[in-house]
Amino acid sequence: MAEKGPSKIEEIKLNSQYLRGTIAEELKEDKTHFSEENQQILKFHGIYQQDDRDVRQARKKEGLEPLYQMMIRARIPGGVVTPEAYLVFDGLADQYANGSLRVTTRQTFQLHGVLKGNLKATIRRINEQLITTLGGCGDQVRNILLCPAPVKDAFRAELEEVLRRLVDALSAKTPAYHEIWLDGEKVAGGEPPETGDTVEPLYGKTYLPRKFKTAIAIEGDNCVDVYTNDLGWVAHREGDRLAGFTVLVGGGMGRSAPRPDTYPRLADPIAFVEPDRVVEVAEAIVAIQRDYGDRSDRKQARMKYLIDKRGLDWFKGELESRLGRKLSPPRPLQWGGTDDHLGWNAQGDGRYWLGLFIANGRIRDSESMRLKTALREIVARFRPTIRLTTQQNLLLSDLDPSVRDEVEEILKSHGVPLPGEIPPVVRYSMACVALPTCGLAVAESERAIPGVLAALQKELQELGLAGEPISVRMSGCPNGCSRPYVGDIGFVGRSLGKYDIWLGGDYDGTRLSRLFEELVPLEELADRLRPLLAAFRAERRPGETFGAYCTRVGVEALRQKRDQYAVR
Ligand code: SRM
Ligand code: SF4
Repeated sequence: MAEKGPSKIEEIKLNSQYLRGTIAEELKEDKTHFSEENQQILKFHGIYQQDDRDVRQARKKEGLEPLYQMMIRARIPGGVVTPEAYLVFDGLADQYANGSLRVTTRQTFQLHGVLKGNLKATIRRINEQLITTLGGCGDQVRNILLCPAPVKDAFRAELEEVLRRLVDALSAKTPAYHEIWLDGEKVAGGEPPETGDTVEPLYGKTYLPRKFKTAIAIEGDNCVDVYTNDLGWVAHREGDRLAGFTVLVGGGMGRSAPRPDTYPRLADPIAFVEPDRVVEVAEAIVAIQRDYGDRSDRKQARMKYLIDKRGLDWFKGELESRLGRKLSPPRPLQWGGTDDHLGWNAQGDGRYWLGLFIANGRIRDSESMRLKTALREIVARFRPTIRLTTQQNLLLSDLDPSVRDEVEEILKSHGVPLPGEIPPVVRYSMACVALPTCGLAVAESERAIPGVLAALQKELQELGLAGEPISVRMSGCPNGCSRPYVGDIGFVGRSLGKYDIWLGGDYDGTRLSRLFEELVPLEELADRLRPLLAAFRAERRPGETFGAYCTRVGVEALRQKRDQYAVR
């Protein structure tokens, strides 16, 4: 069979002159939206063109075009945001976006609802805070995750230095971003170089075949879900120093329901690497995916498929040949006790951080809870550095112990609960954005999960299991942006109002779930789980979590238990 040629997006990238496209020209046009080609290129700049899906049909009936709007995703390595930058994002949310700020599952902020005419002003203001949106999305290395706990010690300082070096080495270098959004001037670099690629030495003109995700975890605490990344680093500590990293390759969650050749996969350990070798190893791994990743079929283009097609041994051999040396074997990894870093915690320098639960990462004011205002007041008054977590939560760090009561009082007076007041099933939950902004959503997620959690909480209470740390993750389609295939319970949208139930992962993120039931109506999700929770209560081993129980028993047996424990 003849080989398929490169996909259309490869062509768009190639012709874009290092991500320029004709974005600058289209920004000047009096239209509400961008051309298809520029929409693809804009993703590399951290911008998605969307439309408000709540009003799509009604507008169509009235003969109106969709209500076009942009989502902007910043790139915030390790999720660290200065108080000044936080206040800028807070203001931008009101001035140009839909009045809310969204903490994502990858430690950054998204703004939704920005009109085309306000894009430039918004991006400029973000950049003034030394935060870029380049690399927020697109076929390149995305925001690099790091455990956000602001512990002040030598080990963390070393980790943060490694993060900085990785970000420098793996970020796109094109001057197009600066040129389009900041200067307005064409900077040298659009012309094809004579030899090699002097503009994008790592990426070249066509960047990577697909998105590429990287995370740094600390051994013992997998709060970043390191196994779900294309490239993961697990830091090993020796005394108070960083000994090095176990490198993991080939993780990813994304599936496409009609394509059985797409699946979630956990990354495999491949080597142990010393801290001063991290950058060369990272660059070599990214280059392997750049050179061998599938550029004809985007549904097969993630590095996980390359590794499965060619084998881990091939991948390791290729890596060693690029590095010109043998790699040390990976160290055995130990997990247990994943920390969400919420509540009051000592930093080790006399100061404290307060980790706050943010339901689905959405920072906004509602009638019952004025979360956005409360955070703004705390940040303006006490100037904490903000750290975003990969569970869509937020840590207020560098707080003097003397302000503890005042901070709590502000939260209380705005109706914001402290983590201890939140039921575990809510605290450990996540939902992706889905409707009305996500163009790929086939079902609700962020807007639907509160009802599902309330129903589940009721069942758990009745069964005496309300204290169990069960992680529920909901996604509005099989792409799995809330990483539903590694939680205890995953609800994955299949069509409007219907979800697949996945079971068997855990809060440590070290196991994949299995598909338990398909196309369950939203309002029946909690009900369907009730017999399984009853079985868990009756049959669990000491200390066993719900996900571990489901994995031990197996999906087939769980289906039988559904009937066995069905009677209330
Ligand atoms: Fe995601 C696409 C939102 C984390 C897998 N994701 C999208 C888009 C941009 C839809 C689109 O392409 O048009 C969504 C925008 C919705 C909106 O309106 O904001 C979107 N993804 C998100 C966020 C905001 C979910 C959230 O609620 O926090 C997360 C942003 C992370 C960030 O800051 O970069 C987000 N997405 C993830 C994760 C989780 C992770 O990386 O830890 C995954 C699973 C891991 C993985 O990549 O395999 C994920 N998103 C996808 C996929 C499937 C990729 C695949 O390999 O098949 C898509 C679709 C695609 O790329 O074609 C997607
Ligand atoms: Fe959109 Fe699907 Fe991702 Fe949810 S999981 S944000 S519906 S792409």
